[in-house]
Amino acid sequence: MALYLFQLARNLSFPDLLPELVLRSRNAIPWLGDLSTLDFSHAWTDRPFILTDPVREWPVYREWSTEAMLGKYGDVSFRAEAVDWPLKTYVEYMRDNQDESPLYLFDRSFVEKMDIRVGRDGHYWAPGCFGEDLFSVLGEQRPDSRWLIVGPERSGSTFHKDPNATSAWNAVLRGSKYWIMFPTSPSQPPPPGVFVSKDQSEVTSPLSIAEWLLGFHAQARATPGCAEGICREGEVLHVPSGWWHLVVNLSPSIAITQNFVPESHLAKVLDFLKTKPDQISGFHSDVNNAYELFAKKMRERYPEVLDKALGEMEKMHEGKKRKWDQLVNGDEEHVTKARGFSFGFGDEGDEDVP
Ligand SMILES: O=C(O)CCC(=O)C(=O)O
Ligand SMILES: [Fe+2]
Repeated sequence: MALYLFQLARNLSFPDLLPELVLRSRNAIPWLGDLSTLDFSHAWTDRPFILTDPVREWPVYREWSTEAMLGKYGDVSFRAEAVDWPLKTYVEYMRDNQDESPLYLFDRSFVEKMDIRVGRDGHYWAPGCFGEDLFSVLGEQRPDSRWLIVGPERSGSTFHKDPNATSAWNAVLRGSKYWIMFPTSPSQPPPPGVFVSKDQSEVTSPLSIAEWLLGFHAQARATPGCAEGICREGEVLHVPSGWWHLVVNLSPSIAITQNFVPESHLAKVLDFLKTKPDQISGFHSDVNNAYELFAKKMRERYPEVLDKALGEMEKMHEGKKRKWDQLVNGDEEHVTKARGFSFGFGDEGDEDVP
């Protein structure tokens, strides 16, 4: 079975078939040159998009290739799923493997290991449009936020949402990545082939990427809300908070990703930290109340921004309560069809009462 699927996956011929599919798709993720901070915060924080310009200015975009990295960092160990391997061992594997789901290098300490400077005058920097990342008020106590990602063709990430309700950008330095994404909405189940527990804490996506593409891709592409696109060398893709995404490398790739909290999603992130403490991830174990810590640091640095977000959170919960009362009082109009009742957060905060 696995071999058959693997052959089929190979026969899908990623570089040829998928771009064509995407070009013809009404789901295409918009391609923009660049965005201003204002445009991003006013119009784009909840939409995926690809920027073609900012990454091309980075020194790491000019300098990094597998060869160049091997020369400099061949003996440095990086995390690839459950193992730590010297880069030269991983690259050897990457060049040789025939695996259906290849081992993926995903390292959160690459900046320290490679002695990289992050920032405008450094080796790379966050594209300006994303504005200030509010988790930076946490300093050393912020959760994991950046990863180096390296993998061969067919490697990638199965469906997930990014941690702690953060948004992310993912910059491709070499190779290209196919993305398929879905917003979270009260009226929509998770993407086809993905199963989520009632409190959303468990996501089961039992299929490999190749199996999922073979079994569910066509259905997923016809599902309302589906967004898909190819992020090519030198481009960066925006993953809005709460969006499901599956990613597959169409050719051997090197990428950097960073998660962040834009001001317009502060309420969402605070609400996540407050109401889903069991689902928080990436904080050091000495942080035992991430919500209180983040609120305290925000109070010190940006009291007005915090107050605005706390007000939004209150409104979100009032909305929930009002709709709950309507439901309990038998207001039929507010009971949605087959999937039950929507709390009406108006975004991925929505939950369904079964
Ligand atoms: O490049 C990829 O495989 C996607 C990475 C991703 O989705 C993530 O870091 O959350
Ligand atoms: Fe992700």
